[in-house]
Amino acid sequence: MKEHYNGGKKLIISHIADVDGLSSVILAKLHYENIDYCLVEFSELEELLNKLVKNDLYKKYDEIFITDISLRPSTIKIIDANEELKKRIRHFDHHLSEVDVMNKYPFVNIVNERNGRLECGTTLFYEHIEKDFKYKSEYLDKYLEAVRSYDTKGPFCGNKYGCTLVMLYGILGIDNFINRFCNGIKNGKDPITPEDRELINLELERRREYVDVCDKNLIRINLNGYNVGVSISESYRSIVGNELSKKYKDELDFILILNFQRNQFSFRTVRDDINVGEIAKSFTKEGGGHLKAAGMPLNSETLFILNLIKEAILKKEKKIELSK
Ligand SMILES: [Mn+2]
Repeated sequence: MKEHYNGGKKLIISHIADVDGLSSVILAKLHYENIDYCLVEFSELEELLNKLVKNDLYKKYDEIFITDISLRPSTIKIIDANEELKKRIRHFDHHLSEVDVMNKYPFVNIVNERNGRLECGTTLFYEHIEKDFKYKSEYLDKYLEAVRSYDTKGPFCGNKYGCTLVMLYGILGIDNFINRFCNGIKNGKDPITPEDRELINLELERRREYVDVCDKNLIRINLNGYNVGVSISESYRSIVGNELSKKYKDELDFILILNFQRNQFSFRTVRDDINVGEIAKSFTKEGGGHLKAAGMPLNSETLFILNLIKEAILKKEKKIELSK
């Protein structure tokens, strides 16, 4: 969790893990003069809301935006029970959950698709501020489309600029990324420099090597009847997951990436017969996502998967021993 409090009258809470989550914060920072912001994993939202409620901190805000984060039933309960909090919340999300049930709450706003176009957290939030947004430009349109395209269709979306943004997020880190693209959008000009391009090219090479290592170390487990490839890795989860799912699509139902730094599992698949969003949700109420990309935290409900991984490693070691 990353929190920035500057005494603003508005607060935006967004998803820490990707460019879509960061981009709502970038737009909000540009649109509102002084805005506080928190970046969280889905599983951290409740903790943050509890903190805001406990100290009456939320009362200093006239609006609290929650972008690119789906609300769990228990989180909805916290909000729904508090009239003062409820009227401050504005929610902009595109993750598929029980949309019909959820959207009955006036403060919940999930839009996955509109007029045949898949939406993302950033485009939904932008719609909200678009009328008075001061920094409209051709560059802004290109940026928004790049974020939307990558976030809804993944690394094979065909939007080169979207892929570049995701690479730069990995290179620059959160604060630099936010600052850089705040300036870019403000000036209506692409802020990516020739030096960045160099770094991106180096990073592309490194990424190819990284995916090769993940491939070599892929651990096969059977998880509730699914054939799963597990990668214990911390970078490029979408590329690792998608590349390996594509390579092993006849053998493996999906790729599960275990990231100990984020305490998080990510699911990726290229298969049309697998819905990893549903599968993630079946393990823990904190899991969820889309058809082909999903996530869940490492918690008491998902910890058993570590045992399956351990057994698979031991089995592999034994096989190597025997073949010596
Ligand atoms: Mn998103």
